[in-house]
Amino acid sequence: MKIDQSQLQDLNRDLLNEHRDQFDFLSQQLTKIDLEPDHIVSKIQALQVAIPSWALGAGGTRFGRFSTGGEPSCLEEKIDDVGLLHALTQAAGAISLHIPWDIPQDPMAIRERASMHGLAFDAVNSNTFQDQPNQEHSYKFGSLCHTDAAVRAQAVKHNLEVISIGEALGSKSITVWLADGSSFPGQLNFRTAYQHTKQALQDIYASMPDDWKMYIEYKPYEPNFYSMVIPDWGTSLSLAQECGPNAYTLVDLGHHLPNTNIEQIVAILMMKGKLGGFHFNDSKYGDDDLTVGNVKPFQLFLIFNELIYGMDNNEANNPPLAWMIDASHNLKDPLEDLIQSLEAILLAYARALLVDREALAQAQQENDVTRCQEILQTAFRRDVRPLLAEARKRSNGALSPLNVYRQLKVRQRLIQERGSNVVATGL
Ligand SMILES: [Mn+2]
Repeated sequence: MKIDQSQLQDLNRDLLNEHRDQFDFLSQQLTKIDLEPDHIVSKIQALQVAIPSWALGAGGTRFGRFSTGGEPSCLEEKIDDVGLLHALTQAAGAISLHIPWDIPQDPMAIRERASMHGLAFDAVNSNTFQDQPNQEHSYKFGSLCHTDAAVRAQAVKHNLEVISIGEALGSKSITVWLADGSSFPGQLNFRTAYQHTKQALQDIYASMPDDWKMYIEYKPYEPNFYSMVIPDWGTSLSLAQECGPNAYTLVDLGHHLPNTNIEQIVAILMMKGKLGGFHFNDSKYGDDDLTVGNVKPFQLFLIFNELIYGMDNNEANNPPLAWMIDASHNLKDPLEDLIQSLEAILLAYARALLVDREALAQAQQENDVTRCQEILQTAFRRDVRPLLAEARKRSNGALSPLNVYRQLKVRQRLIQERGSNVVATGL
């Protein structure tokens, strides 16, 4: 199904007067503190977040999986779902594919379908954390780090195939996340595992097109519970540095131990020009894959505060960042969940744009701790939702995406089209 533009505009009309009042009021307040509402709205319009192909179905846990019905059962339908999201929010202009879950049979046709929805292809993701049918060697004991050279070669070859699929779709980057590690002390030689991984990543990097980027993701534990070969940003950064200038660290918000200061990691990586991108999600305990911003919205704001500072003070030429949601859980309608996640990302971004950076720098210089906190919290506590609605209105999206989604009965229509028992490929 496609969102009917005239229906969407009719639903917008019902909310227009109230929106105008709210936006005008906020605009006046922002103008008083020397901010330009139009400038902020255009920045919000420009931020596009990639949707991962595996977030469109209900996610699984090891205890079970419950379909929401109407889930996409093929790549074409996944693209259509991201198209729906983009039509409503105008903030989801890209899709990120996971290979081999989403191998396109006809890349040209897939490209056309995506461009009909106004979507580009973001990073492609390789998968050496599962064995595929008919695969010669198993990844049970690792992939790029494996003790057996034949397994490592197979994993390198898979990554090169992923790159060539990405090339056919117009993607320009590959994200490598490794489940490699050990679950018991003594199982793995840490140094050998690192060296094997480094060599394999260098082999992949050497075969990557010149205009491509490699993103190296890290994670402290899970699925291995004693050690991960790439557990943290330091290891990821050192591997990226050993690969070359087009290799970067990728930060996934859920891939940290509790209470890690992620905003500090972001600041240092950008200072070094080595932050490649972001996987947004939220968590209470670990890699919970929950809706962005629902548990720790202040942390998300502080991260965006550093990202904006990094983009404004970019001596190390950190490239534009790849933004992607990486979440998949099993309770909510996945499309409603993604609408909420996009809203949370844009809210954090918009609030961080309001921070008075000159005043903050001065307060920091003077060690006026109270004032530093006030400056950040003044920005964080402002209700910027009218700015987001205005950005969507100007881009022909929905003033209230979630309301339109429900009023148009999108999920019910998808269930009618696709059935109630389909399960999307993915986690
Ligand atoms: Mn991730």
